[in-house]
Amino acid sequence: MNTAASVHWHLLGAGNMGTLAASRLLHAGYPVQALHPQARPIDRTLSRNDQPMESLRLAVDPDGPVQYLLLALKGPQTRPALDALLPRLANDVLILCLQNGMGMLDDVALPGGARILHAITTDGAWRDGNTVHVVAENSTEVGGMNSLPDALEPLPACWPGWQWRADIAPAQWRKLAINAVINPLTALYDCRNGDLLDQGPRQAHLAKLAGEIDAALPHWLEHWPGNTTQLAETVAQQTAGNTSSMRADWLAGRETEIDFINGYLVRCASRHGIELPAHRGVLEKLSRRPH
Ligand code: KPL
Repeated sequence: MNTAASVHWHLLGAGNMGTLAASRLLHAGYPVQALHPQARPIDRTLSRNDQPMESLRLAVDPDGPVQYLLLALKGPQTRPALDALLPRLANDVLILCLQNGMGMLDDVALPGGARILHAITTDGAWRDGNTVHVVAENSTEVGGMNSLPDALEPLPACWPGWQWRADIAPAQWRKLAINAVINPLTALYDCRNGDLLDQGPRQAHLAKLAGEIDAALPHWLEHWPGNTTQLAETVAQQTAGNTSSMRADWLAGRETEIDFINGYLVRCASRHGIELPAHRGVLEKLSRRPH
């Protein structure tokens, strides 16, 4: 049996979610190092209710082998970063993916014995320089293997709202459905999440995207509840004041994650002979760089 101290984690992506997850790994007793293009250690402060609660310093490991990888990069950055890391990955590397979207690993030539776990979270955090403000610690569904690997046994006790799901696909698709509706619309209409509930054209657009999802998903996912409008409206309400991650990327002129959200959905549907014109529409508009 592994003890936490002998299980070395590497973090790829020290953004909001990556930093919060790294802090939970450290609390569980694991050593954590960062993988970063620069050699300087990564310093972060975690703040809750505007109170600095915890300081993290992650040393950067420039060349050691990688056996346990916490992957918290944005979709577009994933493939180039992993391609560069391939020579360092152990054959049976365990990758815990904490990302928005789906399909980021599809074109990466991972080692033959690689094991992949997905973490789907409703936690919320935003970053201001090196300070990560944790605004919600809700729940995280983790899974994608038959059982929790022994090496991860100490983790659930240190991860608020941890829920194990051997079959993680329903949680991944639920999250993708919500993001495929809220994120592109908030970028297109340049509004906060709650402003989509306008009883007018934005909400109608929301219902159109949601309806296409509900018509398509049952073709490849059993037991899809077909309630995407309700799911998206509830999350838009609960996060009314938020700027979605896609709107933030779009406004900042960064590449958005749309290809791994609506793009992934459109590609899955077309493999089943289904066209999703409303999703194709937002994909075309937002695939162009804003500036
Ligand atoms: O996940 C989100 C995102 O912005 O990426 C939502 C749930 C839409 C919250 O803003």
